[in-house]
Amino acid sequence: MADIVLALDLTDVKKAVKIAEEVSEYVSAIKVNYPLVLSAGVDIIGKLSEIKPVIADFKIADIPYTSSLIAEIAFKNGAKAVIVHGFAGKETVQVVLDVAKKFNGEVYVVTELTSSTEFFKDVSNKIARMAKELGCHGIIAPGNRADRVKELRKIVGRLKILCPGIGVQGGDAKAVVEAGADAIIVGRSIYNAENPKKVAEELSKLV
Ligand code: O7E
Repeated sequence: MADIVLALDLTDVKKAVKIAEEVSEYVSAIKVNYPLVLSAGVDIIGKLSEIKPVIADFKIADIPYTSSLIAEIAFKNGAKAVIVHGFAGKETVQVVLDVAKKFNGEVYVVTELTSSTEFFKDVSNKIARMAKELGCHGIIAPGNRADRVKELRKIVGRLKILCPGIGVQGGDAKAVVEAGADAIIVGRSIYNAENPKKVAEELSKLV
């Protein structure tokens, strides 16, 4: 059985909170990305944390010092986890892990994007290996490429694999869970649906 992470990429704050409340019984966490945080302010992390644990998807990809500040802000505001880009290198990932440790938080590393393999294909497996060696909590893998999820599972062993790219981006929830995903990350298919709760419930039965 896999979890569902709600990707709440809305800019209408009221609507975002309403949908989070509506689907909360079917999701294990809420992923907050720039569209919502830049619209609502960083306080939205704490507000949504009252509903479900929040993954702060700031795709941290800066020099270690700046990355540590970003991670610190996310955790201070109540995030349970942050997402860091593996291509930024092991010094950056390590610094984010060090900050996470202080807050008892988690770190997930992006291996490759669902939208492009152009550059990632050469580094994705290497990033996954690094995530494992550094002791990160998990990786983000492309849910629209189940074959890659299967491959990445072999590399990361028991690390968690969270997969976006389900639904609108073409990924199939069941196939990706069979390939080794621990959770699917779903946004538009839920929050743009006429009945978000029903879609979340159906997805939860599927995975
Ligand atoms: O396509 P949707 O609407 O279901 O939303 C997918 C969400 O996952 C969205 O927040 C997007 O930013 C994120 N995502 C991808 O779509 N593809 C990726 O490769 C990686 C992510 C993601 O969450 O990365 C975390 C850094």
